[in-house]
Formats: sequence, C-alpha cells, structure tokens
Amino acid sequence: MKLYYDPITVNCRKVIAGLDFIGAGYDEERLSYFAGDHKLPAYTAINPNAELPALVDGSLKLWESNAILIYASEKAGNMRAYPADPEIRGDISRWLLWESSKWFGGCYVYLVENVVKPILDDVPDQAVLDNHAPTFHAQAAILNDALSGRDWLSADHATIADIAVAAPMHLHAAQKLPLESYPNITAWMSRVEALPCWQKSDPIPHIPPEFLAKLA
Ligand SMILES: N[C@@H](CCC(=O)N[C@@H](CS)C(=O)NCC(=O)O)C(=O)O
Repeated sequence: MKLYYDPITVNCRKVIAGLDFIGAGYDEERLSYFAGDHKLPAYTAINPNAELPALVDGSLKLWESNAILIYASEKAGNMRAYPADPEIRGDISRWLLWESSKWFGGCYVYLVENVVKPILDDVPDQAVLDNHAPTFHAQAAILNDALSGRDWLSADHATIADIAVAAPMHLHAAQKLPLESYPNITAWMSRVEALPCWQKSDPIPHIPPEFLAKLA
C-alpha cells in the first residue's frame, strides 16, 4: 500500500495515526498541501477530488480517509481497531459518517479562521466564527452526551471511531475550539492524545517554524 499525504492536514493526520493504530504497514509519498501538490494531474489521477489523503493498493485507488481506515483494518484483520461485532461496527460506521458529514465541518471553520488564516497573514473573521458557533455547539453537545459514562466512543477500548472523530479537533488549542462546556469531550480527547499513534503523528514538527511563529 502507498499513502499519499501531507502530515500537517487533518485527514492525513487521521490516517497516519489510524494506520499506526491498526498496525498496517505502508509506503509513503509526501505531498505539500500548501504548495498545492494535491491539485496536480499526477495526484488527481488518483483522487479526482484533489484532496488529501489517498491510498493506492494494487489497482485500488482509495480516497476518503474513513474508507481508508476501514479498508486497512479489514486488510490487517485488526479486530480490536475495528471489532467484528455487528453492533460495534454499526456504531463505528455511525461515528465515521457523522465525522465526515458533520463534525469535520463543525471543527474546520475554527481551523480555517484561527490557524490557516493567521498562517497566511490573514485575519480571523469573528462574524464567521459567531455565525458558526451554534452549529458547533449542537454537534459538540451530541458528542459530549455520547461520551457520558464511557471512555471510548464505540467499545470499551479505542477503535478507529475514536481516531476519526478526534482528527477534526487535533489542533484544538490553536483552533480555539470552545470546549469549556464539554468535559466528556476534553477528558476523552486527553485519552486519545495519550495514544502512542496520536503522539507519533503530531503535525507540529512538520509545520515550518515561520508558520508556527504566526500562531504564537
Ligand atoms: N472527506 C475527505 C476530505 C478530505 C479533505 O478535505 N482533505 C483536505 C485536507 S484535510 C484537502 O486536501 N483539501 C483540499 C484543499 O483544501 O484544497 C476525507 O475524509 O478524506
């Protein structure tokens, strides 16, 4: 398998952490998100959406980060990362779809306004953040409630659901995600952040120092 990725992006961090968590080996080809490598024909031939990441395995050109996590779990036969029990799998599917359709967008606005814009010498738009806040809080309340009385989302141990749902908030401090009212989320995120796969996939060492300085 070969992974095409840039370790600084949300969905690439998800897949790098996830493949490590699953124990799936892979070759890698690094692209530069900020240089726009993902828009070049060599890459769009693999992922016509011009988005990172993508995985190539033989004739399979797989995009959508959560599909990559499921595929790698099944290929590796990792029944702990992706348990075979239909009820747990149903639950994991729900969280992967929710992450992709709702939570990613819910957190992404904060990433753009509070991380990407400052890096690009632009100014966060408080009106955009204020308008978006109700959407974020509605989604965060759902996640916080789901984590009530449990350590992990879908099983009594971490699964690919936890990796996927944690990814959109991976830079939560720099994103300035308003998490003050969500103790279950912050406690769970600390557990995710303690996972070796999460620590090894930290994007900060890959962010150029001149960009990091703008986030200080
Ligand atoms: N649903 C896709 C989303 C992929 C995605 O949005 N990737 C971002 C980086 S995290 C990207 O490459 N965006 C293209 C761009 O901003 O030009 C997935 O989960 O793989």
